[in-house]
Amino acid sequence: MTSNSVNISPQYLFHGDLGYCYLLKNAIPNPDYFFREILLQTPWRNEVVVMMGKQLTLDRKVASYGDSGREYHYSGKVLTPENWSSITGLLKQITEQITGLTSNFVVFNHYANGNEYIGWHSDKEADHLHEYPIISISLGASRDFMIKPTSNEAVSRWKSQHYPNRLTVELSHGDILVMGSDMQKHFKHTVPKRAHVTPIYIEGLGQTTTRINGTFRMMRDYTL
Ligand SMILES: O=C(O)CCC(=O)C(=O)O
Repeated sequence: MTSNSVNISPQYLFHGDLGYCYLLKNAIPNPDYFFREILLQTPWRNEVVVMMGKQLTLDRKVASYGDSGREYHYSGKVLTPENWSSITGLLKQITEQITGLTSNFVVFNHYANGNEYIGWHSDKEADHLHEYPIISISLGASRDFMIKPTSNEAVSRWKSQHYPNRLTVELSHGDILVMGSDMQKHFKHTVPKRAHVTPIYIEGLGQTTTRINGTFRMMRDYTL
């Protein structure tokens, strides 16, 4: 982290030449405000995935915001971002202040309940400038986030260092998770389905099982 960063102690899930991942608990100030405004202002669309050659519409919803000229191509689709709004611009600014990192694009995920999930994947598409870590923020209900090694190197290294096959960490309202260096090359991550999600009370909205995730990324400029 650079000298811009706010003083919250990072909890490292792992760190080394395979990449790193750390958690900043309760890092985002006034998370109820961000949850409410992003929930209500975002033009959510159902996520579409291609599985065994067939298009499948998921219940999980997505949206993106970013600098002009940026696009995100994944799973045979392209996500063209909205221009930064005042709320998403403010959240970007706050995550950058807290982590000392920069981004130019955010992908939001909306998980209404424990049936909604994101499968095992890594964020290693060519659109990313991989030297920039991904800053992942969580708002709303808590959900498990899992990581597993997938490259031969990572699998054998984790085995020899007696790491568990999978790491699970609970991501809660206001948390920031940072994934950096070669992590996307060696590991996959998921937010799996859960039979039970504990509702959270959000000021101005009431109880909800909804979780919003935002992954702030640095994307290539295709206009250059
Ligand atoms: O919801 C999360 O915490 C993870 C989201 C994610 O992996 C992604 O958007 O690529």
